[in-house]
Amino acid sequence: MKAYYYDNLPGDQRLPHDSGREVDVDALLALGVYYYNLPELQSVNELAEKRGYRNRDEIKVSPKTMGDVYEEKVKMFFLEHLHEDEEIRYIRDGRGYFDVRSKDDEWVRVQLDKDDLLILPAGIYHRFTTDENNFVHAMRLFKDEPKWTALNRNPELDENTHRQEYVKEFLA
Ligand code: KMT
Ligand code: NI
Repeated sequence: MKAYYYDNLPGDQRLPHDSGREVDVDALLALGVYYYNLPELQSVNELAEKRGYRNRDEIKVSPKTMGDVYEEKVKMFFLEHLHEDEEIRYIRDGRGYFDVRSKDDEWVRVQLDKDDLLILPAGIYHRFTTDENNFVHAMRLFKDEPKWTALNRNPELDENTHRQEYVKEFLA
């Protein structure tokens, strides 16, 4: 794992876009974002159990597994959005970037590699992309039924109760 401010320069979303300004684990925690490196699947199972997660699936995001829709999917994952539930992602292989909004509404890029697990709190604005290798194998964990409704950012969404609770707890 490595986290840094996104450089906001033009260029493919899959490039590193590393501004050189590092962000540490404590700063992520202050946003409600938890990071773990868990080489043993058993530790993931325990974490899931502890937080009441009952479902999971695995997704391979790559042109090989998705064919023609790959480029479309990758663009969709990169639209700024939030979920009304906490989101847990565990990287089994490859690499992915999760961008999360900082307190000042800047993008912080979190680079995740094999065995990295990230917990994003409900209501945080974020987006996802593969890197230049165009391959990530990730486990998605769900509390109940698989529910990945993504609400794309717009001014009205700022009034959403889950968003407001997030703002009150972490950004106020
Ligand atoms: C999300 O919420 O953006 C995703 O789940 C991205 C795909 S999982 C690596
Ligand atoms: Ni998401």
